Amino acid sequence: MSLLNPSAAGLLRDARRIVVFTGAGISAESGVPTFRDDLTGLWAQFDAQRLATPEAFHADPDLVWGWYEWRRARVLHTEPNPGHLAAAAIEARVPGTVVITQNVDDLHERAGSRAPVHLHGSLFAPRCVAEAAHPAPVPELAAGVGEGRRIPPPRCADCGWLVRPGVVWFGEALPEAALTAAVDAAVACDLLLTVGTSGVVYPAAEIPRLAARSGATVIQVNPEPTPLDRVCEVNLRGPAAEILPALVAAAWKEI
Ligand code: BJW
Repeated sequence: MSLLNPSAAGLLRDARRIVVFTGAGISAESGVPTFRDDLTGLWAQFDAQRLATPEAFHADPDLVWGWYEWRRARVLHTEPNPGHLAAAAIEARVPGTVVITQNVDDLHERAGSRAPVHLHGSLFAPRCVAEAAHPAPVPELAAGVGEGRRIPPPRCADCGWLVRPGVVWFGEALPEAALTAAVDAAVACDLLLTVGTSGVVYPAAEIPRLAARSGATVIQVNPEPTPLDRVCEVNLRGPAAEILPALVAAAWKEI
């Protein structure tokens, strides 16, 4: 491996409390588009940042539900990549590791991470739009879901309101337990790896900054510069599916 900074492997090897903080970039090489990529195909006329809002759902529930069902179908047809596997390998090596993800896919779980903290919810946890305490069953995927179709959301079995995706939209509060767990882990860690996030969506983007302010070393894995560059001791430029496994291998001399 040609790590840009060989000290990164030593920092990883010596850390006792690690946070692996991930964004859409870690799933990119599994074939899940990043959030700020342009949408493709029939969805290309829409802007993800406009669809991921309560206002969009209220204005056109079939459109927004159909978009999330299309994304769920895509995720179901993907597999974890070596980046997800490397995150799980760090967790297996270092018991004090917490994986915190902004992603709504389940690729960390499928890679073997025990209990990733999902700051922005999940594609697999639909719930009532009126009553957050009413979870809804994950529906069968409708035929043709991959074709950019509008799909009417199901109705809540408890109160009859519409079911919505169990994700966190702009302007909504993050799940309290997840945010608390993330903040606690960031304050307590000695190393935070920030992987594949643009670092522009708050309060999640505060997590690496909080870790740095609390004395942790922050290492970033991203092919592009981000606003987090400034808080990172080491910036490893490249795709997560290459850099993370190489970093793990170098830390524990498996190559
Ligand atoms: C690779 C790669 C490879 C590519 N390998 N890397 C403070 C300042 C300014 C604004 C705010 C603020 N505080 C709050 C706000 C408002 C707002 C916000 O942050 N807006 C900004 C955009 C300006 N935040 C909110 O509204 C939040 N709520 C809130 O604050 O509520 C307050 C409240 C309190 C109490 C009561 C009520 C309200 C909620 C934010 C929710 C975000 N939700 C989304 C959608 C989730 C559902 C869905 O998926 O549809 O979460 S938005 C979207 O962005 C998604 C992502 O998780 C999130 C972060 O994106 P991410 O993961 O970083 O992806 P990208 O695409 O941006 O970047 C990918 C990166 O990967 C790039 O850097 C690439 O280079 C890299 N990459 N290939 C490694 N192979």
